[in-house]
Amino acid sequence: MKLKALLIGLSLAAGFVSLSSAQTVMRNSISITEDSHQGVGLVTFAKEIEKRTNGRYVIKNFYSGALGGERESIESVQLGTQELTLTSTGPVPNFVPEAKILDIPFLFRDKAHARAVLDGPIGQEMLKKFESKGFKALGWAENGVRHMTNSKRSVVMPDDLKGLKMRTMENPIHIAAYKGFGIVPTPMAFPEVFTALQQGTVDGQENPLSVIMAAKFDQVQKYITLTGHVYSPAIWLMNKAAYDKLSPADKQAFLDAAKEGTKANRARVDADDAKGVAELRARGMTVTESIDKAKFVAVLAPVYADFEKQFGKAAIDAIRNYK
Ligand code: EAX
Repeated sequence: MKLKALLIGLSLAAGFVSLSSAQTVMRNSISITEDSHQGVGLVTFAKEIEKRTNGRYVIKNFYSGALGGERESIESVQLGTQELTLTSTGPVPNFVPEAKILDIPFLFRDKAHARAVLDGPIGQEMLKKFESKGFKALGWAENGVRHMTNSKRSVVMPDDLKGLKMRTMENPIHIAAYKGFGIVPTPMAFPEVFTALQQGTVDGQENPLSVIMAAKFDQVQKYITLTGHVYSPAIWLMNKAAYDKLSPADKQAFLDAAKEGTKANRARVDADDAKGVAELRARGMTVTESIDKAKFVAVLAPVYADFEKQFGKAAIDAIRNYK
C-alpha cells in the first residue's frame, strides 16, 4: 500500500510539473476504433498540433465512444467539458439545423464531388453556422459513402428493403428517407449498434465500408449491398471559447492540423473502399456489388419533394450541380 501511495504521489507530481511548464492538454474523441479512417485522422491531428505548437498543446485521444457516442461528444464540446471531437454529421442537425441538407441521399455523385463541395464555398460557408452554437468548426473530414448491411437477405431491388428493421443515426433526414424505402428505422447511438445487431434487436444498419470493417459488423451481419445511398461527411468540432482563447498563430495551427488530419483520413477512406469488398467477402459476407441506382432514387421521389420544400430546390441544385 505504501509503495502504491508513493507511486500515485510521484505521478501526480509529474503531472503537476508538466502542467506548470505551460502545457495545455485537450481531449478529442471519436465513436469508433483507433484503427479506422477516423482514428488515423485523430492521430495525425494530435501529432500536427504538438509539432506546430512545439508541444505547448497536447491532444489526448479517446476512441470507441469512451467519452460517449457522437451526440454526447458534440454536447460536451458545446458545453466545454471536452475541447474537441471528430464526428459524422449524423447527430449534427440537432445542434446546427443548416447542416441537414448535406445528409440528403444520392445528393453527391461520388466522394470527389462531396469533397469539392465541402472544401469549396458552400461547405466553408456552412462551417460558419456552427459559431453561434458554441462551436468552432475547424474543417470537414470524411466518414464515407454509406452502404446497407442486414442479417435477413440480399438487397438487390428497392422492394428488398421493405420491412427491414434498421439502425439509423439520430438524423432526421436519414430517418425520413429510409422510411421512404419502406425500412423501419431505429435511431441509436453508434456504441450500441454491435450488440443490437448481435441480439437481433435490429436486422441491419448502414455505414461506410471503413466503419463496417473497423466495427467488425461482418461478425453479426451476413449481407451487404453497395447501395451508396448517402454520403456521410465528418467534421472537426472545437469548443468555441477554447478556440477563441488561442493566439492567432495557434488558431492557424489548429486549422492546419485539421487539414492534415483530413488528408490522412480521406486517404484511408480511399484505401478502405478499394479493399473493402474483397475483405468483407473474405470475412464471410455475401456482397451485392451493383444495384440499379435509378430505381432506388425513383422510390424516394415523394421524400425528395419534401426535401425541396424544406431546403428549396435552388439550394439542393447548387450542391448537386457543383463542379
Ligand atoms: O462516425 O453512427 C454512425 O453510424 C457513424 O457512421 C459512425 O459512428 C462513425
